[in-house]
Amino acid sequence: MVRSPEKSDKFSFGLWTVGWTGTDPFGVSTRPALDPWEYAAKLAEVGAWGVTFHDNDVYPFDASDADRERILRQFKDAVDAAGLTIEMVTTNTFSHPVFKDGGLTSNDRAVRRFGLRKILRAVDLAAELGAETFVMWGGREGAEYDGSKDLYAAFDRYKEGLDTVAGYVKDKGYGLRIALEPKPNEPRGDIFLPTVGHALALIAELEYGDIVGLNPEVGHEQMANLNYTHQLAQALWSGKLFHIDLNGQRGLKYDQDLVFGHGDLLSAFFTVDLLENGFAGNPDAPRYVGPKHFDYKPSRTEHMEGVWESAKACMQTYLLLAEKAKAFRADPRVVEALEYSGVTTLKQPTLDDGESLADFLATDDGFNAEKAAERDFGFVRLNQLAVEHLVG
Ligand code: GLT
Ligand code: MN
Ligand code: MN
Repeated sequence: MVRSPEKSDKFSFGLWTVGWTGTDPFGVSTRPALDPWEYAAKLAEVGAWGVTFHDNDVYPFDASDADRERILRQFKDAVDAAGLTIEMVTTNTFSHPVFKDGGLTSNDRAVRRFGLRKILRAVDLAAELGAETFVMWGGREGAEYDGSKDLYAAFDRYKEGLDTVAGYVKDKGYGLRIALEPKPNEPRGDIFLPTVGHALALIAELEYGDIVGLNPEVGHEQMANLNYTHQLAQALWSGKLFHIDLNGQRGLKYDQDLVFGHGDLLSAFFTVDLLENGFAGNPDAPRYVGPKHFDYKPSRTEHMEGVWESAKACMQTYLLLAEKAKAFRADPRVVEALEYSGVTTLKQPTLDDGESLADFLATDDGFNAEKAAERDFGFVRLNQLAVEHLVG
């Protein structure tokens, strides 16, 4: 048995995750919706440290200012009473029909101006509640038909929107960082910023990109047939891994949002290994120290009890994998296999310190391609050791 989750694990959940009532394109709710404050106590009880939400997970899209204040106060009181931390806040610019063609990149300028105001208001709220991260998932920023967008202008408008939000955060002196969440498709046929790499490329073009990073989700990268651990690694390498969305996905299909580990378990193992142990052989490399945030959907086959069981399952899977990953790294056979595989030598620069290109080109290393090609890397043995630790 693995230990119970503790506050120091920094496990957090979106209100929209445990709060999902089971509606999908083919069916109505299978569970009742609780009030936002009812989720807080229960999340704390199952061992969560934090909670996150969209503006409209807490108060309705059309709430009056008075209602908004009242509902937020009631929610905040419940969060405080439960001892939870609000670590991230985000905006819903995808549910209301007004956002059917996007918030920041809609062809309708009036909608873009409305969307931007809605986002800025949520930024104020995030700062007021002491959140550290402001996620931006542009689920409706995209298209179904290639001719329906001026694609050049779409990137200009995305940049304009992000720079406006980031500039506002800076102007106000808020201690917030913005985390973009890529996704290749669903709900749009094609979403802009489909992967971590695309988001990194856009961030590099921003004026205020220093406070803009990433919130990669397991399933979203896997829907693009990508390796989630590699995406986390490149985001870390770029100094841009601001937040994570952990869940499970089984192959190239609709966004399943399964419990963490209920998709590709071996991939989840190496994800947790990276998060817990850092880069093998590179102890000085950047580490992710933020919340372990779960963005999953309790299957619509489950009653309320199953909602809480599935939340516990996300945390338990993480803790089990963390234990296994520690044992894997401590195993002398793994240490030896890493040496054999050359994993620990990759950090050595290819050129000597101070070696000029002229010297380099003039130097004969006595390299023999045929001899070097004979080398065995032993990657299969290394991976089997991981499997042994995982299921042994
Ligand atoms: C939506 C989406 C998630 C995002 C949320 C943040 S909303 O549920 O499916 O992946 O993280 O906007
Ligand atoms: Mn998802
Ligand atoms: Mn997500």
